[in-house]
Amino acid sequence: MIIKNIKVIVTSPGRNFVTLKIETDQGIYGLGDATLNGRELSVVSYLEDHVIPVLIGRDAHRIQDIWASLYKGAYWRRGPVTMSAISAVDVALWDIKAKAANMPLYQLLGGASRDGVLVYGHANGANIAETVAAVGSYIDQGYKAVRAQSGIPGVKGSYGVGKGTDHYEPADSTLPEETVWSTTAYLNFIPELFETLRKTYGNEIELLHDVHHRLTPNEAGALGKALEPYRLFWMEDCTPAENQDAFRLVREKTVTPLAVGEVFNSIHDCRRLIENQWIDYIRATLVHAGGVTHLRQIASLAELYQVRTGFHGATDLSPVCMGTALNFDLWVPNFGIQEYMKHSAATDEVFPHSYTFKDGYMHPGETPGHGVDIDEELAAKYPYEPKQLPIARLTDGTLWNW
Ligand code: EZ4
Ligand code: CO
Repeated sequence: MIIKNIKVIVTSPGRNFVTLKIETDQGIYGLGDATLNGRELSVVSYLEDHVIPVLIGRDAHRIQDIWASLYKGAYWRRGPVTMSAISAVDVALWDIKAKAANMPLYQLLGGASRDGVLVYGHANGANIAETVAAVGSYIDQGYKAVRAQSGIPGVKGSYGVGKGTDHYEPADSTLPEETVWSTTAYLNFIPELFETLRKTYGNEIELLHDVHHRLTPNEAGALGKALEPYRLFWMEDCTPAENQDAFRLVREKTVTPLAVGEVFNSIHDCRRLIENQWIDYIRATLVHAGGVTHLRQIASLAELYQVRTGFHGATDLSPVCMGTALNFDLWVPNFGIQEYMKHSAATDEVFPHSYTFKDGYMHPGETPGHGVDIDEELAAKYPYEPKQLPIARLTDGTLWNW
C-alpha cells in the first residue's frame, strides 16, 4: 500500500488543531493528531517542509521503518516539535493498518484487556464551594474519578480554573496571559479543599489533583504528606521533571501516588523515573511522545516496574488523539486511568468519532482504525487563531513555572 498524498489540516473549532491525513493508492486514508498547543504552526512547517516529501511513495505498512527513519534520519533527535510530527505520522499509519485489517486498532494491538476505560473529568471553581459543587456534578454524570482544581483566595489566575461557566481553556490569548503564583497561599489552601471533598462525597470517589509544576521537590513532598488522609488517586506534575532525580526527594516524603509526563516526548524523559519507581503513573501521550510505536515501548518499560499509564487528555489534544488513546488504553496491560475533557460541540462536529462515555468509563467503539474522522469542509470554516499558553510570575514578579 503506497503513500500517495499527505495533507496537513489546520482548523480552529473553538481551539486550534493540526491534523495529518495520509492517503494511499488503495483509497484507505489515516489520520494523526499533530497539535502542539501554542506552537501549532511549527509542527505544520516541520511536517510540510521536511516530513511529507520523504514519505510520498513509501509503503504505508512499514510503520516501524518509517518511525525509525523519521527519528534517526533527521539527525536531530527528540524535542516536542519533532516528536509531535513523528507521532502524527505514526498514528495515521496505525489507523491505515487497522482499517486495512478491518479491525478497530485495539484488536490489532492485542485485543481488549478490560471492558471499558476508566476516565477522570475536570472539576474546577473559583473557590472551595464552587469546586465541591463541580465535583458533585461529575459524580451525578456517572464519573468514578474527578480532578479537582480551585481558585486560591488572593491569587489571580490559578491553574485549572475556568472563566465564568466555561470549561478551562488555558490558551486563550494571542500573547501569553500573565498569572500570579504564591506557593504559600496554595499550600495553606489545598488540604482544606480535599478535606471538604472527602467530607462531602465520602471515600469511594477517586480524586485527582494537578500541581502543574509549581512546587520544589521538598514542597511537593510536604503537600503529598498533607494530602495523605484524603487518599488521592494521584498528585500530578508536582515539580518539573527535567531533573528526574527530583522525584526521588518527593517519593521519600510521601505515599501519595505521583503522576508526571504530559510534556514528555521520549522514553528518555522518563526512563529513570520508571526504573527507580519514583512515579506511579506515566502521562506521556500518543500525540507528543512518538505515537503508538513509541508509547508501546514506554508502557512496556513501565509495566516492568508496576508503573501504570495515565495519558494526558486535555481539550488541546484532538479527538484523533483521544480515539487512538482509548484504543491503546483498552489494550495496554498496565492501564491506570485516562484523562477526559469533553471537547466542544463544534470540535466534535469537525471530528466525528465512534468513542462513547457511559457510567465513568469510555470505549473506543468498533469502527476499523482508531475510529475518528474529519469533516474537511467543515474544518475549513474555522481558520487558525494564534493563541498562546499563559505564564506565571511569583508575587515579586519573578518568572515561575506555569
Ligand atoms: O495545561 O494541556 O492535565 N492537564 C493539563 C492541561 C495542560 C494543557 C497544556 O496545553 O495539565 O490542562
Ligand atoms: Co496536567
